[in-house]
Amino acid sequence: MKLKTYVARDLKEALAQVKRELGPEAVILSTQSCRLPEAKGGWGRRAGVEVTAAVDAPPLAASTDNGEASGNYFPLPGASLRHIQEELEELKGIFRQWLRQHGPPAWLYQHQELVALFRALSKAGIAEPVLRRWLEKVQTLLDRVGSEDFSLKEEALRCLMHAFAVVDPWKVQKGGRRLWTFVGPTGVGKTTTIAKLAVRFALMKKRRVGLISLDSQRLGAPDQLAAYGRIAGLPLQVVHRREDLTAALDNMANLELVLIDTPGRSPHYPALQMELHQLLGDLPHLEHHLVLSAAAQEGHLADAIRSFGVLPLSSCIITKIDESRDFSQVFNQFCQHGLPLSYLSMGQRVPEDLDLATRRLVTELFLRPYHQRLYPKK
Ligand SMILES: Nc1nc2c(ncn2[C@@H]2O[C@H](COP(=O)(O)OP(=O)(O)O)[C@@H](O)[C@H]2O)c(=O)[nH]1
Ligand SMILES: [Mg+2]
Repeated sequence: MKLKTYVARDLKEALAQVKRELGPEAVILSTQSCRLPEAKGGWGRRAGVEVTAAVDAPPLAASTDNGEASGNYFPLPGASLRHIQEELEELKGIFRQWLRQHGPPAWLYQHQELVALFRALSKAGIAEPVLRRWLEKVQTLLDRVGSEDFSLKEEALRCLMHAFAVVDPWKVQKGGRRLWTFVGPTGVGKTTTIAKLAVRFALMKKRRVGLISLDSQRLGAPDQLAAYGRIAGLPLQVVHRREDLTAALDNMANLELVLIDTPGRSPHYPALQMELHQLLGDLPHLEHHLVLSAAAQEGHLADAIRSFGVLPLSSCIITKIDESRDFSQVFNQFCQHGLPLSYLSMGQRVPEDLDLATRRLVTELFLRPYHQRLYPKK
Protein backbone atom coordinates (compact mmCIF):
# COMPACT_ATOMS: atom_id res chain seq x y z
CA MET A 1 0.00 0.00 0.00
CA LYS A 2 1.34 3.45 -0.90
CA LEU A 3 0.30 6.21 1.48
CA LYS A 4 0.84 9.93 0.97
CA THR A 5 -0.33 13.24 2.41
CA TYR A 6 -1.05 16.25 0.19
CA VAL A 7 -1.48 19.88 1.17
CA ALA A 8 -3.35 22.22 -1.18
CA ARG A 9 -5.43 25.39 -1.22
CA ASP A 10 -8.74 23.53 -1.50
CA LEU A 11 -10.15 20.03 -1.73
CA LYS A 12 -10.46 20.14 -5.50
CA GLU A 13 -6.79 20.95 -5.94
CA ALA A 14 -5.76 18.28 -3.41
CA LEU A 15 -7.88 15.63 -5.15
CA ALA A 16 -6.34 16.57 -8.49
CA GLN A 17 -2.88 15.99 -6.97
CA VAL A 18 -3.98 12.65 -5.54
CA LYS A 19 -5.39 11.52 -8.86
CA ARG A 20 -2.28 12.70 -10.75
CA GLU A 21 0.20 10.93 -8.47
CA LEU A 22 -1.63 7.90 -7.15
CA GLY A 23 -4.11 7.36 -9.97
CA PRO A 24 -7.92 7.00 -10.03
CA GLU A 25 -7.90 3.92 -7.74
CA ALA A 26 -6.57 5.93 -4.78
CA VAL A 27 -8.77 6.19 -1.72
CA ILE A 28 -9.03 9.15 0.62
CA LEU A 29 -8.20 8.16 4.18
CA SER A 30 -8.67 11.57 5.81
CA THR A 31 -9.22 15.23 5.03
CA GLN A 32 -8.68 18.13 7.40
CA SER A 33 -8.15 21.86 7.22
CA CYS A 34 -4.67 23.21 7.85
CA ARG A 35 -2.52 26.28 7.36
CA LEU A 36 -0.54 26.49 4.13
CA PRO A 37 3.28 26.62 4.31
CA GLU A 38 4.85 29.97 3.29
CA ALA A 39 7.48 30.33 0.54
CA LYS A 40 10.23 31.29 3.01
CA GLY A 41 9.46 28.31 5.27
CA GLY A 42 7.24 27.96 8.35
CA TRP A 43 3.44 28.00 8.40
CA GLY A 44 1.48 30.97 7.18
CA ARG A 45 -1.99 32.32 7.90
CA ARG A 46 -3.69 31.13 4.72
CA ALA A 47 -6.09 28.23 5.23
CA GLY A 48 -5.68 25.07 3.19
CA VAL A 49 -6.61 21.44 3.22
CA GLU A 50 -4.58 18.34 4.05
CA VAL A 51 -5.61 15.10 2.38
CA THR A 52 -4.14 11.69 3.14
CA ALA A 53 -4.65 9.13 0.39
CA ALA A 54 -3.58 5.57 -0.26
CA VAL A 55 -3.43 3.20 -3.16
CA ASP A 56 -3.03 -0.58 -3.31
CA ALA A 57 0.55 -1.02 -4.62
CA PRO A 58 0.91 -3.17 -7.76
CA PRO A 59 2.36 -6.62 -7.11
CA LEU A 60 6.14 -6.99 -7.23
CA ALA A 61 7.38 -8.50 -10.46
CA ALA A 62 6.73 -12.20 -10.15
CA SER A 63 9.52 -14.70 -10.38
CA THR A 64 9.79 -16.82 -13.48
CA ASP A 65 8.74 -20.08 -11.88
CA ASN A 66 5.44 -21.32 -10.57
CA GLY A 67 4.24 -18.09 -8.94
CA GLU A 68 4.05 -16.18 -12.20
CA ALA A 69 0.82 -17.35 -13.76
CA SER A 70 -1.22 -16.88 -10.60
CA GLY A 71 0.17 -13.39 -9.95
CA ASN A 72 1.87 -14.59 -6.75
CA TYR A 73 4.40 -12.27 -5.18
CA PHE A 74 6.92 -15.04 -4.47
CA PRO A 75 7.82 -18.40 -5.86
CA LEU A 76 6.81 -21.31 -3.64
CA PRO A 77 9.99 -23.22 -2.77
CA GLY A 78 9.16 -23.95 0.84
CA ALA A 79 6.53 -23.99 3.54
CA SER A 80 7.74 -20.77 5.20
CA LEU A 81 7.49 -18.74 2.02
CA ARG A 82 4.08 -20.23 1.34
CA HIS A 83 3.08 -19.19 4.83
CA ILE A 84 4.24 -15.60 4.16
CA GLN A 85 2.35 -15.67 0.90
CA GLU A 86 -0.83 -16.80 2.65
CA GLU A 87 -0.40 -14.01 5.19
CA LEU A 88 0.03 -11.51 2.37
CA GLU A 89 -3.10 -12.82 0.66
CA GLU A 90 -4.99 -12.46 3.92
CA LEU A 91 -3.72 -8.91 4.39
CA LYS A 92 -4.72 -8.11 0.83
CA GLY A 93 -8.20 -9.46 1.61
CA ILE A 94 -8.47 -7.31 4.72
CA PHE A 95 -7.29 -4.26 2.80
CA ARG A 96 -9.77 -4.89 0.00
CA GLN A 97 -12.55 -5.29 2.48
CA TRP A 98 -11.45 -2.08 4.14
CA LEU A 99 -11.55 -0.35 0.76
CA ARG A 100 -14.99 -1.71 0.04
CA GLN A 101 -16.31 -0.63 3.41
CA HIS A 102 -14.60 2.72 3.88
CA GLY A 103 -12.94 3.84 0.73
CA PRO A 104 -14.59 5.48 -2.24
CA PRO A 105 -11.94 6.14 -4.93
CA ALA A 106 -10.62 9.70 -5.09
CA TRP A 107 -12.42 10.58 -8.32
CA LEU A 108 -15.77 9.89 -6.68
CA TYR A 109 -15.19 12.62 -4.07
CA GLN A 110 -16.16 15.24 -6.65
CA HIS A 111 -19.75 13.95 -6.28
CA GLN A 112 -20.83 13.68 -2.65
CA GLU A 113 -24.14 11.95 -3.51
CA LEU A 114 -22.18 9.16 -5.21
CA VAL A 115 -19.85 8.87 -2.21
CA ALA A 116 -22.97 8.35 -0.04
CA LEU A 117 -24.22 5.72 -2.47
CA PHE A 118 -20.83 3.96 -2.46
CA ARG A 119 -20.94 3.81 1.33
CA ALA A 120 -24.50 2.47 1.31
CA LEU A 121 -23.54 -0.27 -1.16
CA SER A 122 -20.48 -1.23 0.90
CA LYS A 123 -22.46 -1.35 4.12
CA ALA A 124 -25.25 -3.33 2.46
CA GLY A 125 -22.64 -6.02 1.74
CA ILE A 126 -22.05 -5.70 -1.99
CA ALA A 127 -19.44 -8.19 -3.25
CA GLU A 128 -16.16 -6.69 -4.38
CA PRO A 129 -16.40 -7.72 -8.07
CA VAL A 130 -19.93 -6.31 -8.25
CA LEU A 131 -18.77 -3.06 -6.65
CA ARG A 132 -15.81 -2.83 -9.03
CA ARG A 133 -18.02 -3.33 -12.08
CA TRP A 134 -20.44 -0.72 -10.77
CA LEU A 135 -17.58 1.80 -10.30
CA GLU A 136 -16.45 1.19 -13.89
CA LYS A 137 -19.96 1.90 -15.13
CA VAL A 138 -20.20 5.04 -12.99
CA GLN A 139 -16.84 6.24 -14.31
CA THR A 140 -18.05 5.75 -17.90
CA LEU A 141 -21.24 7.57 -16.98
CA LEU A 142 -19.30 10.54 -15.58
CA ASP A 143 -17.07 10.68 -18.66
CA ARG A 144 -20.16 10.64 -20.87
CA VAL A 145 -22.27 13.22 -19.07
CA GLY A 146 -19.45 15.61 -18.05
CA SER A 147 -20.93 18.53 -16.19
CA GLU A 148 -24.46 18.11 -17.51
CA ASP A 149 -27.05 18.90 -14.93
CA PHE A 150 -29.09 15.79 -14.09
CA SER A 151 -29.56 13.37 -11.22
CA LEU A 152 -26.29 11.52 -10.96
CA LYS A 153 -27.59 9.42 -8.09
CA GLU A 154 -30.55 8.15 -10.13
CA GLU A 155 -28.24 7.33 -13.05
CA ALA A 156 -25.72 5.59 -10.77
CA LEU A 157 -28.56 3.57 -9.23
CA ARG A 158 -29.66 2.66 -12.72
CA CYS A 159 -26.12 1.31 -13.35
CA LEU A 160 -26.63 -0.91 -10.28
CA MET A 161 -30.06 -2.00 -11.46
CA HIS A 162 -28.51 -3.29 -14.67
CA ALA A 163 -25.97 -5.41 -12.81
CA PHE A 164 -28.49 -8.31 -12.71
CA ALA A 165 -31.19 -9.69 -15.00
CA VAL A 166 -34.95 -9.86 -14.51
CA VAL A 167 -37.63 -11.49 -16.63
CA ASP A 168 -41.41 -11.69 -16.78
CA PRO A 169 -41.83 -15.34 -17.85
CA TRP A 170 -45.34 -14.73 -19.18
CA LYS A 171 -44.06 -12.07 -21.58
CA VAL A 172 -41.12 -14.10 -22.88
CA GLN A 173 -43.44 -16.09 -25.08
CA LYS A 174 -46.08 -14.41 -27.21
CA GLY A 175 -49.18 -16.61 -27.34
CA GLY A 176 -49.10 -20.41 -27.26
CA ARG A 177 -49.24 -22.37 -24.02
CA ARG A 178 -46.71 -22.08 -21.26
CA LEU A 179 -45.44 -25.19 -19.49
CA TRP A 180 -43.58 -24.13 -16.37
CA THR A 181 -41.77 -26.55 -14.06
CA PHE A 182 -40.65 -25.55 -10.58
CA VAL A 183 -37.48 -27.21 -9.35
CA GLY A 184 -35.33 -26.62 -6.29
CA PRO A 185 -34.37 -27.81 -2.83
CA THR A 186 -36.93 -29.21 -0.36
CA GLY A 187 -39.13 -26.84 1.58
CA VAL A 188 -38.18 -23.66 -0.28
CA GLY A 189 -41.78 -22.93 -1.28
CA LYS A 190 -42.22 -24.49 -4.72
CA THR A 191 -45.77 -25.75 -4.11
CA THR A 192 -46.81 -22.53 -2.37
CA THR A 193 -45.45 -20.44 -5.26
CA ILE A 194 -47.34 -22.62 -7.76
CA ALA A 195 -50.53 -22.09 -5.74
CA LYS A 196 -49.98 -18.31 -5.78
CA LEU A 197 -49.38 -18.27 -9.54
CA ALA A 198 -52.30 -20.62 -10.23
CA VAL A 199 -54.76 -18.45 -8.31
CA ARG A 200 -53.44 -15.26 -9.90
CA PHE A 201 -53.48 -16.45 -13.47
CA ALA A 202 -56.73 -18.44 -13.21
CA LEU A 203 -58.88 -16.23 -10.99
CA MET A 204 -57.44 -12.76 -11.52
CA LYS A 205 -56.19 -12.89 -15.11
CA LYS A 206 -58.83 -15.37 -16.29
CA ARG A 207 -56.33 -17.71 -17.97
CA ARG A 208 -56.94 -21.43 -18.49
CA VAL A 209 -54.59 -23.03 -15.95
CA GLY A 210 -53.79 -26.68 -15.11
CA LEU A 211 -51.64 -28.32 -12.43
CA ILE A 212 -49.41 -31.37 -12.58
CA SER A 213 -47.73 -32.87 -9.52
CA LEU A 214 -44.57 -34.89 -9.91
CA ASP A 215 -44.07 -34.53 -6.18
CA SER A 216 -45.37 -37.99 -5.45
CA GLN A 217 -42.63 -39.29 -3.18
CA ARG A 218 -43.49 -37.46 0.02
CA LEU A 219 -46.64 -38.74 1.69
CA GLY A 220 -49.45 -36.26 1.11
CA ALA A 221 -47.36 -33.93 -1.07
CA PRO A 222 -49.84 -33.80 -4.00
CA ASP A 223 -52.69 -33.20 -1.52
CA GLN A 224 -51.36 -29.72 -0.82
CA LEU A 225 -51.55 -28.82 -4.50
CA ALA A 226 -54.89 -30.62 -4.90
CA ALA A 227 -56.36 -28.47 -2.14
CA TYR A 228 -55.35 -25.27 -3.94
CA GLY A 229 -56.56 -26.75 -7.24
CA ARG A 230 -59.98 -27.47 -5.70
CA ILE A 231 -60.28 -23.94 -4.30
CA ALA A 232 -59.43 -22.39 -7.65
CA GLY A 233 -61.39 -25.04 -9.63
CA LEU A 234 -58.34 -26.18 -11.61
CA PRO A 235 -57.59 -29.62 -13.08
CA LEU A 236 -54.78 -31.54 -11.38
CA GLN A 237 -52.96 -34.65 -12.48
CA VAL A 238 -50.51 -36.59 -10.31
CA VAL A 239 -47.82 -38.38 -12.32
CA HIS A 240 -44.88 -40.59 -11.42
CA ARG A 241 -42.85 -41.06 -14.55
CA ARG A 242 -41.74 -39.13 -17.58
CA GLU A 243 -44.18 -41.04 -19.86
CA ASP A 244 -47.09 -40.10 -17.59
CA LEU A 245 -45.97 -36.48 -17.67
CA THR A 246 -46.03 -36.44 -21.49
CA ALA A 247 -49.53 -37.98 -21.46
CA ALA A 248 -50.74 -35.47 -18.85
CA LEU A 249 -49.40 -32.57 -20.94
CA ASP A 250 -51.29 -33.96 -23.96
CA ASN A 251 -54.47 -34.09 -21.87
CA MET A 252 -53.99 -30.44 -20.99
CA ALA A 253 -53.32 -29.34 -24.56
CA ASN A 254 -56.15 -26.80 -24.47
CA LEU A 255 -54.79 -24.93 -21.43
CA GLU A 256 -52.75 -21.73 -21.61
CA LEU A 257 -50.58 -22.33 -18.55
CA VAL A 258 -49.58 -25.65 -16.97
CA LEU A 259 -47.71 -25.44 -13.65
CA ILE A 260 -45.66 -28.55 -12.84
CA ASP A 261 -44.56 -29.28 -9.26
CA THR A 262 -41.47 -31.45 -8.78
CA PRO A 263 -39.96 -33.32 -5.83
CA GLY A 264 -37.63 -31.17 -3.75
CA ARG A 265 -34.04 -32.29 -3.67
CA SER A 266 -30.90 -31.09 -1.93
CA PRO A 267 -28.38 -29.65 -4.43
CA HIS A 268 -25.94 -32.18 -2.95
CA TYR A 269 -28.15 -35.23 -3.54
CA PRO A 270 -25.84 -37.50 -5.56
CA ALA A 271 -28.47 -38.72 -8.04
CA LEU A 272 -30.01 -35.26 -8.56
CA GLN A 273 -28.66 -34.56 -12.01
CA MET A 274 -29.52 -38.03 -13.30
CA GLU A 275 -33.02 -37.80 -11.81
CA LEU A 276 -33.69 -34.38 -13.32
CA HIS A 277 -32.45 -35.54 -16.66
CA GLN A 278 -34.53 -38.74 -16.61
CA LEU A 279 -37.68 -36.93 -15.53
CA LEU A 280 -37.53 -33.69 -17.48
CA GLY A 281 -34.45 -33.61 -19.69
CA ASP A 282 -35.06 -32.68 -23.36
CA LEU A 283 -38.86 -32.59 -23.00
CA PRO A 284 -39.89 -29.93 -25.52
CA HIS A 285 -41.45 -26.57 -24.57
CA LEU A 286 -40.84 -26.89 -20.82
CA GLU A 287 -39.55 -23.77 -19.07
CA HIS A 288 -37.74 -24.59 -15.85
CA HIS A 289 -37.86 -22.16 -12.94
CA LEU A 290 -35.49 -22.67 -10.04
CA VAL A 291 -37.00 -21.83 -6.63
CA LEU A 292 -34.57 -20.74 -3.90
CA SER A 293 -34.98 -19.36 -0.42
CA ALA A 294 -33.48 -15.96 0.46
CA ALA A 295 -32.73 -17.40 3.89
CA ALA A 296 -30.20 -19.85 2.41
CA GLN A 297 -26.48 -19.21 2.67
CA GLU A 298 -24.70 -17.77 -0.36
CA GLY A 299 -22.73 -21.00 -0.89
CA HIS A 300 -25.96 -22.97 -0.87
CA LEU A 301 -27.49 -20.64 -3.47
CA ALA A 302 -24.44 -21.07 -5.70
CA ASP A 303 -24.53 -24.87 -5.29
CA ALA A 304 -28.23 -24.99 -6.16
CA ILE A 305 -27.78 -22.84 -9.27
CA ARG A 306 -24.97 -25.11 -10.37
CA SER A 307 -26.70 -28.43 -9.60
CA PHE A 308 -30.14 -27.58 -10.99
CA GLY A 309 -28.40 -25.85 -13.89
CA VAL A 310 -28.20 -29.22 -15.65
CA LEU A 311 -31.62 -28.17 -16.88
CA PRO A 312 -31.74 -25.07 -19.07
CA LEU A 313 -33.10 -22.70 -16.40
CA SER A 314 -35.37 -19.89 -17.57
CA SER A 315 -35.43 -17.98 -14.31
CA CYS A 316 -35.06 -18.08 -10.57
CA ILE A 317 -37.81 -17.38 -8.04
CA ILE A 318 -36.70 -16.18 -4.61
CA THR A 319 -38.90 -17.06 -1.64
CA LYS A 320 -38.92 -16.34 2.10
CA ILE A 321 -37.58 -12.81 1.64
CA ASP A 322 -39.68 -11.90 4.68
CA GLU A 323 -37.63 -14.35 6.76
CA SER A 324 -34.27 -13.01 5.70
CA ARG A 325 -32.84 -9.74 7.01
CA ASP A 326 -30.03 -9.63 4.48
CA PHE A 327 -30.70 -9.68 0.76
CA SER A 328 -27.03 -9.12 -0.19
CA GLN A 329 -26.29 -12.82 -0.70
CA VAL A 330 -29.08 -13.15 -3.23
CA PHE A 331 -28.15 -9.83 -4.82
CA ASN A 332 -24.44 -10.68 -5.18
CA GLN A 333 -25.15 -14.15 -6.45
CA PHE A 334 -27.45 -12.95 -9.23
CA CYS A 335 -25.20 -10.04 -10.20
CA GLN A 336 -22.41 -12.54 -10.72
CA HIS A 337 -24.36 -15.39 -12.23
CA GLY A 338 -26.61 -13.81 -14.83
CA LEU A 339 -29.63 -16.10 -14.28
CA PRO A 340 -32.69 -13.80 -14.44
CA LEU A 341 -34.98 -13.33 -11.44
CA SER A 342 -38.70 -13.69 -12.20
CA TYR A 343 -40.77 -13.67 -8.99
CA LEU A 344 -40.12 -12.68 -5.38
CA SER A 345 -42.10 -14.27 -2.55
CA MET A 346 -42.33 -12.37 0.71
CA GLY A 347 -44.69 -14.43 2.83
CA GLN A 348 -46.99 -17.44 3.08
CA ARG A 349 -50.26 -15.87 2.02
CA VAL A 350 -51.78 -17.27 -1.18
CA PRO A 351 -51.95 -15.46 -3.57
CA GLU A 352 -50.97 -12.10 -2.08
CA ASP A 353 -47.33 -12.59 -1.13
CA LEU A 354 -45.78 -12.75 -4.57
CA ASP A 355 -44.32 -9.97 -6.72
CA LEU A 356 -42.88 -9.88 -10.18
CA ALA A 357 -39.14 -9.19 -9.85
CA THR A 358 -38.35 -5.73 -11.19
CA ARG A 359 -34.94 -4.08 -11.24
CA ARG A 360 -36.12 -1.42 -8.82
CA LEU A 361 -37.67 -3.86 -6.35
CA VAL A 362 -34.57 -6.08 -6.27
CA THR A 363 -32.30 -3.05 -5.74
CA GLU A 364 -34.61 -1.69 -3.04
CA LEU A 365 -34.55 -5.01 -1.19
CA PHE A 366 -30.76 -5.00 -1.31
CA LEU A 367 -30.56 -1.42 -0.04
CA ARG A 368 -33.47 -1.89 2.38
CA PRO A 369 -31.69 -0.43 5.45
CA TYR A 370 -30.71 2.67 3.42
CA HIS A 371 -34.04 3.00 1.69
CA GLN A 372 -35.13 6.19 3.45
CA ARG A 373 -31.87 7.94 2.64
CA LEU A 374 -31.64 6.81 -0.99
CA TYR A 375 -35.29 6.94 -1.98
CA PRO A 376 -36.69 9.94 -0.06
CA LYS A 377 -40.47 10.30 -0.38
CA LYS A 378 -41.30 12.89 -3.01
N1 LIG B 1 -42.21 -17.01 5.41
C1 LIG B 1 -42.41 -17.57 4.23
N2 LIG B 1 -42.78 -18.87 4.14
C2 LIG B 1 -42.98 -19.39 2.92
C3 LIG B 1 -42.79 -18.63 1.73
N3 LIG B 1 -43.07 -19.46 0.69
C4 LIG B 1 -43.40 -20.65 1.21
N4 LIG B 1 -43.35 -20.62 2.55
C5 LIG B 1 -43.62 -21.70 3.53
O1 LIG B 1 -42.59 -22.68 3.45
C6 LIG B 1 -43.10 -23.95 3.77
C7 LIG B 1 -42.73 -24.94 2.67
O2 LIG B 1 -43.42 -24.57 1.49
P1 LIG B 1 -43.72 -25.60 0.31
O3 LIG B 1 -44.43 -24.83 -0.75
O4 LIG B 1 -44.40 -26.83 0.81
O5 LIG B 1 -42.23 -25.95 -0.13
P2 LIG B 1 -41.73 -27.02 -1.22
O6 LIG B 1 -41.27 -28.21 -0.46
O7 LIG B 1 -40.61 -26.35 -1.94
O8 LIG B 1 -42.89 -27.30 -2.11
C8 LIG B 1 -44.61 -23.79 3.94
O9 LIG B 1 -44.90 -23.66 5.30
C9 LIG B 1 -44.90 -22.46 3.23
O10 LIG B 1 -46.04 -21.80 3.74
C10 LIG B 1 -42.39 -17.26 1.85
O11 LIG B 1 -42.19 -16.53 0.89
N5 LIG B 1 -42.21 -16.79 3.12
MG1 LIG C 1 -43.83 -29.18 -2.50
